This record gives sequence, structure tokens and C-alpha cells, in this order.
Amino acid sequence: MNGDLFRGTDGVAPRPAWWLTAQMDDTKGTGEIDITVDTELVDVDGDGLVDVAREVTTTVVDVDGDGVPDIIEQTTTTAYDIDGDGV
Ligand SMILES: [Ca+2]
Ligand SMILES: [Ca+2]
Repeated sequence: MNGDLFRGTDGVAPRPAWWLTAQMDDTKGTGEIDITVDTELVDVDGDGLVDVAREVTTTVVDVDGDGVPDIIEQTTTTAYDIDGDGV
């Protein structure tokens, strides 16, 4: 019976003899990290001084080197010159 497959004698949840997903092979390939930074400067009032600066950093990580990204992280940092002193 299939129910007997998961019953063990020495635990609540015994490990099955087979796995549903293939094991990861961590001996092949090398990881790769690609970081892209896009900066946008905006002069809202047209006085020639930058009022808003936005920096978007995109990080793409291929952990196992198979060419398919495994982790994608995007961070946006925005700075406002509220008092108009240019800083
Ligand atoms: Ca300005
Ligand atoms: Ca990958």
C-alpha cells in the first residue's frame, strides 16, 4: 500500500527513500553577479540646479552558473533638495 511508504518505526515524519525534485549539483559551473546602476537627475523648477536625484541599483545573481538568474534585487534611492541650496 502507498500509505505504508511514509510510515516509519522510529519517527513522526520519516524521510522517504526517494525525492520529488532533483538534487542540486553544486560542483559544476560558477556563479555570476551582474550589477547595474541607473542614475536620474531632475531639475523640477528649471533653475539649472538638480532638485531630485534617483539611483536605481539592479543586482542579478546566477548562483549555479546555468545562465538563468536565481536572485534579482532592485534598490531605489531618491534624494530631494528641498531648500534649493543645490545640496
Ligand atoms: Ca532646480
Ligand atoms: Ca541559475
